[in-house]
Amino acid sequence: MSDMVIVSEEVSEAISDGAPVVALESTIISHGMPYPRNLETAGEVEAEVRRWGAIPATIAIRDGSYRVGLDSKTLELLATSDEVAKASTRDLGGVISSRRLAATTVATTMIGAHLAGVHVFATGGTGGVHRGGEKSLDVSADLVELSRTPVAVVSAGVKSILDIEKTLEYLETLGVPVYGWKTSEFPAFYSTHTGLSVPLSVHSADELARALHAVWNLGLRTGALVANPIPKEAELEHGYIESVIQDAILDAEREGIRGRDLTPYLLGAIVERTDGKSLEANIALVKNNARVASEVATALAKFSR
Ligand code: PSU
Ligand code: MN
Repeated sequence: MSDMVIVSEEVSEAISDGAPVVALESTIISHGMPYPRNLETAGEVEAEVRRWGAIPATIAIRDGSYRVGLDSKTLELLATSDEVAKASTRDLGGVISSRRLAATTVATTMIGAHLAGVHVFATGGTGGVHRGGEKSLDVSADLVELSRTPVAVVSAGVKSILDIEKTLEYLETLGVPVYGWKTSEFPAFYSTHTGLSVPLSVHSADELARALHAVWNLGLRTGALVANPIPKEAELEHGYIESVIQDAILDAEREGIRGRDLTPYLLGAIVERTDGKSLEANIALVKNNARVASEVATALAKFSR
C-alpha cells in the first residue's frame, strides 16, 4: 500500500506521535472556488488548523498515488490548472492508473484520510441528494462514503442547491450519525436556518469525541457528519441566497448541466450572481470548520491515549 498512499513527513510524524491531524479536501480548491481566492483560502485554512494546535493534511491524487499533506507546488497546480480531474469514489481506478492529477471530493478525501490514519476532516459543505433527486437519482457518493469510512467530517451543513431534507433522510437510512455542533438546527451552509432539527446536538469536543469513539469501539466503520453553522457575522440572508440558488439551478437545467459537472457549475454560478459575497461566506465557514475540526481532533487524540 505504501506507494499508493504517500504521506508527507510532517503528517506522518504527527500520526505516529498520536498528535491531532485534520484532513482537508482539494475539490474545493480546484472546482469549488475561483483563482486566486482558492489558493489563498487553501493556505489560510491550513494556517487556521495550525493555530488551533493540529497538523493540516490536504489530500489529492498525483502521479498514481494518494498524497496526504501537500507541498506548495502541488497546491498551486491544483488551484491553477484546468486539467485537474474531479475524483469521486468511482473515479479512483481511472485517475490512479492514468497517473492524472486529481482533486479529491469529500468521499475520496475520507478514503485517503482513513488509509493514512486520520480520523477528522474539515470541509465547506458535503454533497447530498440533489433537488429532484427522487427522479434523477443524483445522490452524491459522499453520503455512501460517510456510511462506510470511519472519518468525522465537519461541514457547515449542505447548501440548498441540494434537497436538505432528503439528504438527512438518506443519511438516516445509511446509518450515518449527524451531530449538530452547539446547535439543534441543521444549518444550510450560507445561512444557519433550515428549520430542520439535527438528530443529536453536541456541546463540546469531548462529548463529540466520546460519541465517535463509542461507534468505532463497536467495530462499526461508519463516519459522521458534524454540522457546524456558519458564524453569524458571515451569514447571508436566507431569502436572498435562496433566490440566487434557484436562478442558478434554472440556468443549469437550461444548459443541460448534469452529473459530476453540476455541483461545480452551481458553485460558480452562485459566486457570480452574488458578486463574490457567497465566496466570502464560503471562506469564513471553511475556516470556522477548520477550527472545530482541530478541537475535535485534539479531543480524540487525548481520548485514544
Ligand atoms: N459542496 C460545497 N462545496 C464544494 C463541494 C460541495 O458547498 O466544494 C464539493 C465537495 O468536494 C463535495 C463535492 O464532495 O463537491 C460533491 O460533488 P458531487 O455532488 O458531484 O458528489
Ligand atoms: Mn452527482
